Amino acid sequence: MGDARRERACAPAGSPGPSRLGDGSVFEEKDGKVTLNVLFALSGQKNAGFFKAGKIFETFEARLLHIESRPGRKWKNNGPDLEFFMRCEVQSSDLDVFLNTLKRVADDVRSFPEEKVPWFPKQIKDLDRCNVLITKFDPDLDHGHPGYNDSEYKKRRAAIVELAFRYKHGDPLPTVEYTAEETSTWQQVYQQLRSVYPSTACRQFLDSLQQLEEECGYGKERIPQLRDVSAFLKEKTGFQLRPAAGLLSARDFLASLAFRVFQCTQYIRHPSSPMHSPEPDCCHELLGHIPMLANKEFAQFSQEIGLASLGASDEDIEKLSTLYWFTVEFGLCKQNGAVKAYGAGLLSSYGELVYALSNEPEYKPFDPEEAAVQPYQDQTYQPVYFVSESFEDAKMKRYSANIQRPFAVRYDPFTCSIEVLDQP
Ligand code: HBI
Ligand code: NLE
Ligand code: FE
Repeated sequence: MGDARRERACAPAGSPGPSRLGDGSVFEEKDGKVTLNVLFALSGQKNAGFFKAGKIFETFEARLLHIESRPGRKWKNNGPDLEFFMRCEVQSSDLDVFLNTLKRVADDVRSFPEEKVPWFPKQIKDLDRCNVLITKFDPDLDHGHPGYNDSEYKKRRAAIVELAFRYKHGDPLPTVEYTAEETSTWQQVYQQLRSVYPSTACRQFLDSLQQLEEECGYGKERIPQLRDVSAFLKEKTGFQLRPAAGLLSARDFLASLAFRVFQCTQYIRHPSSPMHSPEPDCCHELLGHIPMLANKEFAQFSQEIGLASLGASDEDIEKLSTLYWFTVEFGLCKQNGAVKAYGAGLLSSYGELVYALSNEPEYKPFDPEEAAVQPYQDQTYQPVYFVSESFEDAKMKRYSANIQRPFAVRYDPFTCSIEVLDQP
């Protein structure tokens, strides 16, 4: 529960369909039935309201497709209301009566048609709502996490994560006073990786890293602050950072790229495993991603993936994020006859960087169609990497352009907003 996306659902303006409600909203009809989303509130008194509402669904033979509940915003004598979100299918001829009957037992009844196009941010400040977290690597929940039994680590991490939860677009980026232990983890990570970058990283990465060292205080001594890094990036490619509380859903993560915003975690990996972490942390963001985002072509390419993801179907998001995985995260490319890394997940993990460039893993020539459906490994090193003929070839405008949507999008850099262009 707690998925704010439910609240965002709204009727697409002027969508066609024969079932029109009193309030003017229009529902698509199929075989005499309509699928609709209903939100309503019930006061908690003796739970009677819930069963009364249920009876109405029964009477109208509504086929339930989904149900969620959460504490509502209104406070009654005996506590908060409960709010319900239901998706159901009803006879289109019953629609008006069904909703009116529901209004007799429930408060704040709101209904809207099944969304055809998933919600997506249109303005940069809408990114405040792009914060759906994937908790599979959370140290509180994942038994395999190296910090699972370290309550100090978890407490510290929760405090840093709280900064991201509270952040709103336009706020100054939070700074973190890193502890001596955290700085020492960074130091190990930095030193180990720095020593192998010259022979393993692509040229574009090395160029940017040098600039970060000269102009942005990168080095082993201290963990760079997001605020400084964001200002640096903004000057180089217009990218800016915002704090993220952890691994985000692919949809929300990719959406921010459309605005040239990169969501960054601020906590650091557990000191017991400096050379590899299955989840993003500040080493991954600052060492893996930031140098690449300071490169003009790469920034452009990242924004293109982001734009392609807006309003895309779940299947297309899955493909785009898999493609992202094998390029932005784990991509290899040929430079002067040698294979080099440009993927952030490689450039932030000494263990995997060395392994990826050994002769252990399998290499495949990069092909976006193939990479988009290749199963991947997110717990440990990849068994397969895709190698592009050149850094430029890793770009995949061609693929992104194939994502089918009933509209096109354009980014307006002056207003930092997305224009939606309807296609005939
Ligand atoms: N979330 N915070 C964060 N950082 C990432 O690098 C990241 C993410 N969510 C998904 C993701 N990366 C990708 O691997 C794709 O699923 C898009
Ligand atoms: N394995 C990477 C690292 O250790 O830095 C992080 C990958 C995040 C997708
Ligand atoms: Fe990443």
